[in-house]
Amino acid sequence: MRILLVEPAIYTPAGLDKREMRPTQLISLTLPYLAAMVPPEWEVDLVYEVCEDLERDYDLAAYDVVGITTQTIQLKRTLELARTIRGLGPRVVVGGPATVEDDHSLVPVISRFSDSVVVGEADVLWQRLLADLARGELKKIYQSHEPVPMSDHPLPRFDLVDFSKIEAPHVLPSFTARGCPRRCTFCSEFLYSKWRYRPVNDVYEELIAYRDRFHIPRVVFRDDDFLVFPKRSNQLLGRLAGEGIEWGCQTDFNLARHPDVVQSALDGGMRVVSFGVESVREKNREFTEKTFFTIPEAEDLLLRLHEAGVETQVNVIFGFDWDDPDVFDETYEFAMRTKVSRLFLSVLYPIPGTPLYEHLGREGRLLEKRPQGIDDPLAVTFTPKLMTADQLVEGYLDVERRFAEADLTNRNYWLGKDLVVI
Ligand code: B12
Ligand code: SF4
Repeated sequence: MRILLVEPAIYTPAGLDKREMRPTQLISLTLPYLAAMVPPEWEVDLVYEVCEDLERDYDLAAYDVVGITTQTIQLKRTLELARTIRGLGPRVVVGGPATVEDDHSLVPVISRFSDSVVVGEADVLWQRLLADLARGELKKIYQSHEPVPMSDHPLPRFDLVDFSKIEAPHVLPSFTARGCPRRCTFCSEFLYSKWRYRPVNDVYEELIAYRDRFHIPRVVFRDDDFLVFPKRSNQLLGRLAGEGIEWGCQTDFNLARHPDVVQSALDGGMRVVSFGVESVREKNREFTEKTFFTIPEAEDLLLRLHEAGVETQVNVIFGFDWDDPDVFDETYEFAMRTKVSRLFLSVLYPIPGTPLYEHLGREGRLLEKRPQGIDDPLAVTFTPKLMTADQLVEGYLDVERRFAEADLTNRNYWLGKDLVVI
């Protein structure tokens, strides 16, 4: 049997995007991880459409099955590819976060264009599906309501990645936990998986294999909140000290209250960290239930990490109910004071199923749902409280421009200013 696993490109309002949405030095975990569970007698190829021409360079008709991973933002391209590829003969199986979004509302759509849809986490189902396929008994939908086991995961098949098509320096993704124990009111993460950890030793062995077998001692942890549990963080980071592995992660400012974890992280190879500050205004953070740190604590931690040479990133969302037009200046000043290396901004987007969405719905302030498959990061889909939608977008663009033009010469960048790894 021959199988092709595909991560599609993204349609933007300007057309099919290649090599723009994310730096090509980075590859995502999904395909190498799924490939590792394919029976050894099968032939497997992987394609990242952001850096390869799938339709030109691959003989698609030669595969028995093509598996496509899809986030909602990739759905338009996924459906287009599924239709084309099925017309050429192979069976098409689709999985990924889009199958979960909005109470599985997209599954019937995906199902019309594919032979089989795997809903949600696939680790166990994927192996079952491949066995069914080999017997000629492929089912239309595979869905499990049980969280998959977190131990003894296979080593992702990075040996199948053609790194010559991906610019160096290379960074490999790993994850040590799925889901998130927090319940920030704007975030949909709870829809995707329950919070649970992989055994520390499994993670350690994986990272050593990245270093020794793939010769890449640089890792980005894809956990939603990597350092959220201090005791476990110390256990894992203690194992990494002295191993020569450098890494980045995203986590939360709870870290400010655990200086021992900060020290373990620095000793264990932390080079870049991304924090969700979400808002510099305490009232907004009360609404989001992110009250486990104060802005002065966040500032102290950011400066401590800056001094230690770590690249720091903060993520801010504009449009919460306590944001008025002054919030833009306050945010810019926060970023300058704390010497952050990168400032990632977004306009609040209410995701169906979240407490934020329900809050805005109750107040009659929801304007529209996100158009399927197209993500306009500047679309204001709700009525802001203390400013107009235009002020919100203009303020966002103004902070973005000012930060881009600011003198950032004393900032830290792990792999250079052009490589964003988180
Ligand atoms: C790392 C990450 C990124 C990275 C890299 C992208 C990547 N795909 O790795 C970066 C920073 C670039 C990124 C960007 C974005 N991301 Co992102 N990201 C993640 C994150 C934290 C981890 C993804 C990961 O590696 N998971 C581990 C792998 C193994 O899991 P998985 O891909 O889900 O695959 C499992 C199942 O879904 C299934 N499966 C997946 N594909 C397939 C295919 C087949 C055939 C089968 C059978 C099964 C299957 O099997 C796997 C094993 O169980 C997730 C949150 C999360 N915890 O999952 C968000 C998440 C995927 N991102 C999300 C979003 C919204 C985005 C952005 C659109 C944000 C933005 N507005 O810019 C962009 C899109 C950019 C793009 N696609 O190029 C959403 C997607 C929601 C949705 N419904 O689509 C998530 C779920 C976060 C969230 N809770 O909102 N992201
Ligand atoms: S915003 Fe981050 S910390 Fe909050 S629930 Fe989502 S993933 Fe977890």
